[in-house]
Amino acid sequence: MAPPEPRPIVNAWNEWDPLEEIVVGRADNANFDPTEPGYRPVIRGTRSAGETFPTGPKAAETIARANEELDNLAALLESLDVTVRRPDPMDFGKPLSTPTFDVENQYCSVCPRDVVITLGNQILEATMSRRARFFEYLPYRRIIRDYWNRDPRVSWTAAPKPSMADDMYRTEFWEFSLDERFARMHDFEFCVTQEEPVFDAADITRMGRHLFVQESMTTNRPGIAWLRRELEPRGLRVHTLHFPLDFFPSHIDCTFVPLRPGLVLTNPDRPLKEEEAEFFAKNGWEFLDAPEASCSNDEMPRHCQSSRWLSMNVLSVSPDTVICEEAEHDLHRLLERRGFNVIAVPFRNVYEFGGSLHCATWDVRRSGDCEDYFTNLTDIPAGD
Ligand code: ABU
Repeated sequence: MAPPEPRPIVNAWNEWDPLEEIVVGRADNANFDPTEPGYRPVIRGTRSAGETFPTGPKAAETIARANEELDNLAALLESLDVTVRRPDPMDFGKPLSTPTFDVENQYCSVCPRDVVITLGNQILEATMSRRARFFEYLPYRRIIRDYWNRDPRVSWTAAPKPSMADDMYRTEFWEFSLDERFARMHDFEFCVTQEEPVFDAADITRMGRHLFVQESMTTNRPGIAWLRRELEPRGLRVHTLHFPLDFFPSHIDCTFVPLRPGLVLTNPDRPLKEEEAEFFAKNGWEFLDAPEASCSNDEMPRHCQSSRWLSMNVLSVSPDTVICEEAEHDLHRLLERRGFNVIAVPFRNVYEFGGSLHCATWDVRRSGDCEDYFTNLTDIPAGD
């Protein structure tokens, strides 16, 4: 009998199978996020009211501190026999002037997770949703071309780029008070309109044949429809998720983080909509609430735009081993009680670049095949 074909060099069906190859971001040439119609960065902390958010390049020491932690993560993964690749340098200080928008500078290549995702043997580049991130796929293109050249089974798809013109954004979104936001949450209308398909890759989480996509500030309904039309003919199922108490939803990986078949780490401040939660329960999945993060939102780095829930932005290297930020002791204990090995690494200096361990990586290959972990589809919400 012929030996079984090795899996494609690009192969990842979920968030937990044993990790074999990964891309770890890099902070070189990072700039502050510019203010734009789809984004309003603010300085953190109660004492900073009225201060203007900086523009242009981040300080060399800030970049060096983040790079030290990113390099340390890369070295740790290599010590676990994982092949690690890094993005190419890019000048993020360059302003953009396109036929449909201008922006004063670009951002960084710390968070590949936001830009690109592996779905089985397919590499999918997201549309992105912010002007400063329009060209953020470029630092990964040499790596992508290499996979594509080396294995004819690798498929490479770039989602249609949106115009990012003014009318793609609802700028009044940023002016809503919290009460107004709460009242409007059932509409799930955020800063992007529903005209053009828009999604960031980090709004998708993979559980075998089933993909779950959060409707958010960075992913709209046409974006999810595009994913469904593109991926369902390939045998995947695309479901939409909603977290009605998250007033600024952006990227699902600080909200809903699958750890192994049947177990999702959930955010106690952002419960999943009830009907959608039932679908998981009916299929035997358990939700495990993350413990409080080790610091408050105000104690996060001053220029960080993410929430304290970066605490739960963990990277699984197998169904029983998880890399976590070193200060998150309560999370370590919770996961250890559930039978996980926890590897703790310092990552606080990466936070102001938009993410933690999951955001700062793009898993290219995990062993394992496409499994169906949801065989009871009877209670799936209508339209999904
Ligand atoms: N980039 C992930 C941020 C998610 C959050 O702030 O909760």
